[in-house]
Amino acid sequence: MKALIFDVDGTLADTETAHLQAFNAAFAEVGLDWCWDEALYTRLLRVAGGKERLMHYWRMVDPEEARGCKLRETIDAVHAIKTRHYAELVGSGQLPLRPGIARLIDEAGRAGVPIAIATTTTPANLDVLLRTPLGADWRERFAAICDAGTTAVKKPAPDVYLAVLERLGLEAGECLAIEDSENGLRAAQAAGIATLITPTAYTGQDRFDGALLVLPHLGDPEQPIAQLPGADHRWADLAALHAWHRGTLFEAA
Ligand code: XBP
Ligand code: MG
Repeated sequence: MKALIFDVDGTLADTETAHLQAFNAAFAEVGLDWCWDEALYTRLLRVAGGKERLMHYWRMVDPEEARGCKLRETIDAVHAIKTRHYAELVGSGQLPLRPGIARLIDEAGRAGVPIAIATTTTPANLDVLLRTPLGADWRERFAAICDAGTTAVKKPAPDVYLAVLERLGLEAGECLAIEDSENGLRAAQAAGIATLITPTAYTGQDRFDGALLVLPHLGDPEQPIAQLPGADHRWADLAALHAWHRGTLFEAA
């Protein structure tokens, strides 16, 4: 295992409630009478990417109107407003990283293990989320950052992971992906990358067949994990990730 590749939404931080609130604020701002609740949004998350999600919903509730020639421009405009609302909600720095993320990023930095980002989210969302917990120079910590601006096709297509591998100059078998969703798992798997899953409330019902391991979160000394296969600690440190990636901890467990 020569590099770690992190998904963003749901993996680095539990962002989807902020995304949901930002969508609803955008709908209100443009005078749409749409209001998504958590149950509906959980289903809509099956469609990766905010613009794709909007288009899917529009086609579902008003297929006639969604056939209009200005569909794409309208989606882009509503999504830009949503992105502004997301920045206002998240940019204040109130949304913490999930347990173990900051620790693992620091550990990888000390060990010289490159880390990367493979996400379907809008590029601007990364800075508003990460500049508070990781510092204004957070980009310098990542050897590769691939997002919605990198590839045309979003997860579950493997494109964003393939772009990361190319930028890292590594083979799929030399990397470990950390994801929270079935779409993310399918994207990483299709690129040939072993994947550790840490679901959220939004993705807990997803199917994770073929994942290397599913954990509630990465854990920390302050937030230990009750059941960790074969590891010395009650949190996922770099040594445990290396061993899971090799398959040796499963043999020992
Ligand atoms: C999660 C997503 C994202 C966000 C919304 O992707 O599907 O699209 O829900 O972000 P990942 P945008 O976990 O791969 O980051 O509205 O900017 O698309
Ligand atoms: Mg995700």
